[in-house]
Amino acid sequence: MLLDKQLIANHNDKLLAKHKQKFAFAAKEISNVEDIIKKLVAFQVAIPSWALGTGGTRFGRFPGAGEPGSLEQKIEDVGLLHALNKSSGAISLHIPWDIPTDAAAIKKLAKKHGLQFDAVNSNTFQNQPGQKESYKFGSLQHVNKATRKQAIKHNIEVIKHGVDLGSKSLTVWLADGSCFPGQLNFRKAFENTLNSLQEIYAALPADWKMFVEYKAFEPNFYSMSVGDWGQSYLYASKLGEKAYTLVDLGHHLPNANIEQIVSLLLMEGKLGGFHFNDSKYGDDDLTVGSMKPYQLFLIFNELVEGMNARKMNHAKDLGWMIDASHNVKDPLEDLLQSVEAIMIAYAHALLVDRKKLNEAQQNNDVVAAQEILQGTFRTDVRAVVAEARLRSGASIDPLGFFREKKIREQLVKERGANTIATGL
Ligand code: LRH
Ligand code: MN
Repeated sequence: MLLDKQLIANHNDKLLAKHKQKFAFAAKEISNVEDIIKKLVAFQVAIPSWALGTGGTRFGRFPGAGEPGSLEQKIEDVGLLHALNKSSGAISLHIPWDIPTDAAAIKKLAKKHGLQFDAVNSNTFQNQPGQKESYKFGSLQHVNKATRKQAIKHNIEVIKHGVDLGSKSLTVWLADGSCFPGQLNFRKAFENTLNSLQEIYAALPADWKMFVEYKAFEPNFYSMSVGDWGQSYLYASKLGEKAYTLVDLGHHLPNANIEQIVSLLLMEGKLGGFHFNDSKYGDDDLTVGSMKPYQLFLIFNELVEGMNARKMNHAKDLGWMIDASHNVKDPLEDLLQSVEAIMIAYAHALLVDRKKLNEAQQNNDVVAAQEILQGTFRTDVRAVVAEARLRSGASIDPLGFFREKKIREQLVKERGANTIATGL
């Protein structure tokens, strides 16, 4: 479905007066509002190809209707999100869930929807039909050389798919680890994983990046071979300058200080990107900002501070991706909410008075420092984010438009009720 721009403009017309009033009120309080809007317009979040259908758990999955049944339909769905918020200008593919059989045609279709291809993701956490070596006891860490070779070969194939599509990065998340003490020699597992990653690294085109994604537990429940930011940093540092760490917000132990981890990885120049989501307990993959919006703001606060300190281009120098799974919500509504939460957190971080915050920190004025951050977080920037969308030719109220125009119902009419999307 290609959304007609006029439909969005007509819908905006009805909301314009109220929006302009809200924006004028917000803008009065924000001295750098134009700079913030410029940065919001440039900021694009990649949508995961594996999160356009209904997700599930081991206890069950309750598929929704009108889900994308092919890569082409997934690109159309991301195109729809991008038409509504002009902030979802890229799709991140997971191989083999979304193998582009005709890369040129897929690239052309993506271009028609104004989309680029962000990081491609390998998958050595599931056995594929007819696969010779099993990944039951891991892939790149495996004690068996043939299994490691098979996993390395897969990652190099994924890079090739990415090159065909114009992607510039490979994300490696490994389910590798152990479930019981004694099951694994940690040192040998690390060395096998590092040597395997080095072979994959050697196959990277010169202008590519490799993101090493860490995770504290699941599907292994005693050790993970890339279990935390320190291990990921160790791999990325030993691999070389094209290797970076990837921070999935749901991959930390309870109460981890993710904003401090982000600040230090950024300081080291080894922060590659994010998988945004939210969680209350484990890797719940919930809507971004739905559980811990203040933590999301604190993370973006460290990002803006650290990126400015390194004179980085906010929109281009890090990988901004969502990684979520929708068990009870409409996937497209959930993703619209997630992108909105990310844009609000970024706008808040751009709003922080860094001069005043630095003064408070230099004077150990703890109360003033907290008042600056919480005062910013309690400032309603939704009209500023909506104004950025309006100026980008998008919808003032994407979710309102999606519901009012019964987009899901239209997709069901087009695709039928029983199409199943590949993914988690
Ligand atoms: C692992 C993970 C990883 C993906 C998968 C879909 O939990 O976050 O990023 O490969 O989810
Ligand atoms: Mn992830």
